Amino acid sequence: MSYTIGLVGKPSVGKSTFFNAATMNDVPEGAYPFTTIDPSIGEAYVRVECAAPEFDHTCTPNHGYCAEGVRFVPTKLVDVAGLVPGAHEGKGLGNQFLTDLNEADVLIHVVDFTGRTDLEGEPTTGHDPRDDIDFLEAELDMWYLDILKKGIERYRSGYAGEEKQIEADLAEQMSAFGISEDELKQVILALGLDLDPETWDDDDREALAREIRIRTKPMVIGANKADAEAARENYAEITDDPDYEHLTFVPVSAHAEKALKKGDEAGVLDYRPGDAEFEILGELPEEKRAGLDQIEDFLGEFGETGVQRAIETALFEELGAIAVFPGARKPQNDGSFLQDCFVFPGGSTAEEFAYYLHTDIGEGFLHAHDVRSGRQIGADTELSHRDVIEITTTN
Ligand SMILES: Nc1nc2c(ncn2[C@@H]2O[C@H](COP(=O)(O)OP(=O)(O)O)[C@@H](O)[C@H]2O)c(=O)[nH]1
Ligand SMILES: [Mg+2]
Repeated sequence: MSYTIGLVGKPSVGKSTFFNAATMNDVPEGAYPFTTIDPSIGEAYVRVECAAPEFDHTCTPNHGYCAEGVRFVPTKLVDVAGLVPGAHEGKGLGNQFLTDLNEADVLIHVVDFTGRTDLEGEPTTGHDPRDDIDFLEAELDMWYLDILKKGIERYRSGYAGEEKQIEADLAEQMSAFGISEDELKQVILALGLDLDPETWDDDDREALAREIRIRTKPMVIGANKADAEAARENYAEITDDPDYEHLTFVPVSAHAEKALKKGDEAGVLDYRPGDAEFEILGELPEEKRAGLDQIEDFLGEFGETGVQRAIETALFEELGAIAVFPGARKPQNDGSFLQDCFVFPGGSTAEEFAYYLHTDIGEGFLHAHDVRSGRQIGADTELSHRDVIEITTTN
């Protein structure tokens, strides 16, 4: 298991640019709507401070890479095309859109904060980015509502004689969202609703769909094109708007991240993704230099381009995931050390971690050690972010 992050947004907001910057894959992009026909799947990374230096050894990652003490741990990123009005009914690329959304554990809603693209992704001026946020939330809510209604139908068509439970039918209908019967029951009751769907009106059903959506599809707003002045003004205004307090915003310049990564790849500059600075190597033409000066100003103001931060906020803050290193104090005989770093749900116990590594390890779980302190920990001990854990099994 690993997490899937879905990049969503109307056309021309910079999804492909963000995706390419994060994965350095080459998918078509351009200032025209619908250039991304197929959803693109790629490997992006979350940064985790490597534990190896604490043990005076060098890590040998199996996946991703390590750059000067920072592990870049892979995570799946999907460029989800097809957000158009009516996408929840399968309009446009709606069906593919919904399939991709289903698979995403968390979303990054890429929004053009300059206000220079309208709802269809066509050039305009003065568009309010809040409309885009409302539009996506409404589209998601309608999709959830459709599924909720099917769950209610399922409940109604159940045999009258049998003990019927609405939360069971809803959990079944919403299995793709990974919400349990217990959680559903809690949500229904928390909204002050009865456990009998026949007592719900339209508003109740909508409120319920929205609440389930918020819980099962957490979201970060990637406030993109923040390199433009107009975007900064909108950013200041919207992050100050109490109606949008429920959302997490990350200012992003996908453009800047891509330029820096390309420069690094070409050997023109030295840049580690997500860093606050970069170094220019050698001479550059005046025009390139000017572009980099602008990026430097942006980094000075925002601390980073925001691509890495949006991804990490999605996994570590919105989903509450943690990264844990399975390992020992010393390298193995072949020199390998801290080869793995896994990202999984926060609150997981040592035993759950063992199962996560392998069923055999879970089944044979005897005890675990916190490698840093050397202390033995029990099966029920909850792990923390960046723990280094050694597991002892019976086999
Ligand atoms: N100023 C600025 N323009 C950007 C940024 N990211 C993307 N763009 C531009 O926005 C347009 C649409 O980008 P694209 O990635 O194709 O958007 P998509 O349709 O959402 O996949 C292109 O002209 C990009 O160069 C950014 O961070 N800043
Ligand atoms: Mg695109």
